[in-house]
Amino acid sequence: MDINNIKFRAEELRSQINYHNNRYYNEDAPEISDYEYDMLLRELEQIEFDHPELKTPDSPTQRVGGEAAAKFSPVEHTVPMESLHDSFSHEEIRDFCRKVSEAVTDPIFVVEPKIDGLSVSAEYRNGIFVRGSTRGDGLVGEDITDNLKTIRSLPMKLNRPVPFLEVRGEVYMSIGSFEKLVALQEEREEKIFKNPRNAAAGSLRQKDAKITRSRELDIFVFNIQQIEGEELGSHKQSLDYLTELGFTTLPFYHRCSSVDEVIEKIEEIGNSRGELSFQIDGAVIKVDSFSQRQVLGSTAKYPKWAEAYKYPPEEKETELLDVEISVGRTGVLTPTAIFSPITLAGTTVSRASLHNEDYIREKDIRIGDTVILRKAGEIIPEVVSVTSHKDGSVPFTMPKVCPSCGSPVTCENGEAALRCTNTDCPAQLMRHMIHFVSRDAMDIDGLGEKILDQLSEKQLIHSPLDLYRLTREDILTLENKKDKSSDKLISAIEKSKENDLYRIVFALGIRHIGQRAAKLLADHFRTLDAIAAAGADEIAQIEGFGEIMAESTAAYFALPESQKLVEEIKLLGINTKNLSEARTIPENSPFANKTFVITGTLPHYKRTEAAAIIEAAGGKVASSVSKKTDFVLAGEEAGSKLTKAQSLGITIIDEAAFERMRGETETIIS
Ligand code: 0OX
Repeated sequence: MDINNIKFRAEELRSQINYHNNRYYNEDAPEISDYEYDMLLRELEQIEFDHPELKTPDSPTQRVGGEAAAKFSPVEHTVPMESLHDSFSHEEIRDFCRKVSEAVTDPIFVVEPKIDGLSVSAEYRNGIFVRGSTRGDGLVGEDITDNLKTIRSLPMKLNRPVPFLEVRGEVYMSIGSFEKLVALQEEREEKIFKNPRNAAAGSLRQKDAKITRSRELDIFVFNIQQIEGEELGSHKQSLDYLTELGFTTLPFYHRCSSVDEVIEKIEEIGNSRGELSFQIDGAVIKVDSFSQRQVLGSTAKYPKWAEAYKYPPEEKETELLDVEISVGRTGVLTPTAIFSPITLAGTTVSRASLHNEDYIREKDIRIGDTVILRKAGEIIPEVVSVTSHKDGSVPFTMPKVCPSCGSPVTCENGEAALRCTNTDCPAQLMRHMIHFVSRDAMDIDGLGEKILDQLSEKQLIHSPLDLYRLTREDILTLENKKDKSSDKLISAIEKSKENDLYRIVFALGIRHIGQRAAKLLADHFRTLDAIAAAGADEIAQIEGFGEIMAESTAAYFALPESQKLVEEIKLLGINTKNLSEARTIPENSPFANKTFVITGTLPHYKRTEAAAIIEAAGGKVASSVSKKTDFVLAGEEAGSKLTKAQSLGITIIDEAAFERMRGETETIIS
């Protein structure tokens, strides 16, 4: 690769890593596995190592971990909460052990599980718990004292009144508790946590500690950060001491005197993953003796006396019992594999998407096969390969007719997907309904799949617009619906009529039109009538619109049934006008084309309100601070984003300055 391509790749990796950092640390909603994330980070580290001139001060390789969010008060860690350097091969572990053995004599190594949770600090004065904090970026974390108080396995009073003690541990959710929580979230049709780690993070970082209490969180304590009144010489001694004080320490660890033994124990822990009641994402290898740790010291980022070993994604064999075919909103038939349930990366798995017929053919997946299953990203299960076919099995073929309505299925020009040809197909209708009421579309609170199913079974709805014809008496016929809940649902449906235009455009489910495209259409044409009347060429003029999207929109509105639908929408009183005023933002608006990051609590605005003002005035709002940030709007208790902005020399403004900029914009516009 030439240097320009390498530079490009490094930039691409930085932007991907920053995006995934935000999904992981700030939104508790990762899209890729920790393993995949580690691989991205590692590739970037390698590029920066080979080409130090490409290193940038704001590179994600230069930070230790998650940024402290602004929701909680910051806590400065007197003793930094260091992170671990990751290894992915036995060679790297051998290298680590060799370096240690060169620096100190006859080291004893401890190999322990690496719990997949959240690292926290807990401080005690005279044996009483006084403060708890997250690790944050290792130097500044968040104050989560009240949340930690709800964890039963964390003692509030120690068995001895130690003058001062700060311990470090990992808060986690057991696999059993996670499965219970997911079942509850499914029943309540709430957002479902993807894995135990996210469930633990989402439960712990709650402003309302009552929510934390309602979740079953646990903690394993594994380190003494600071202590007064006791001298301890080794990891083993400190774990014994912590147990005596009343802490739950890691359930097992192994002391090893050779590197072969270290590798053997790493593998042993890896093989036991399926039997543990909690999720682990690796093993940690530490030097036992504290005096040897002191000799070894730390680099700028990691202790040299400890190393993490990350296991590759767990794979398991299971039997493929059946292939179920579901019909999506746009009529696409999706095959799903049904297995004998197995526990994989911490959760029970019994289904995995097989995507399409090509995927099945390439892997020659047949019913009755023994297959190897893996969680892509420790999140989404996938079939890796077939180990063996059952005697007498035959290749799987997709049905020729829709399993829901029996209409023929077709395969459109070159697509791998098969589609049902019947636009009134009940399965398509149900998926369409679910999309219509979803948060990003009409956002009708309290209307989930279960209620829609019942409404459809009782023949009360045949199309999304039928929702607006429901009466409270109709709702009262449903399971568990009483007066109050029926009124609530009716008023949620009614309220959705006032939604901004883009929501109904997105809710229509036009192919290739996502929420962003719907917003562009609404902003450009201002009314549903204008969108429906526009030709493909005119639509394609909108910046950000491709030809396929433009053609799909025009083709949709050209259908007589779509035109009827638009009329019906208007008759039902659903808003069909863009509610945000059409304004052309003059180039000299102080917000125009500027990127803002909002952090901390603003005295008079919610962060979402401030973001809407910035966007309406032509600016952009980003979630993390980088060199590209023009302004950081900082409120009270702003955390590490503010520190980072200061270090990068970015202009920091407070609410008063923001209001002055807003005033200036109003003057220019009016
Ligand atoms: C874990 C875990 C995390 C102590 C100093 C550097 C890292 N997730 O289970 N961290 C550590 O050690 C710290 N040990 C662990 N077992």
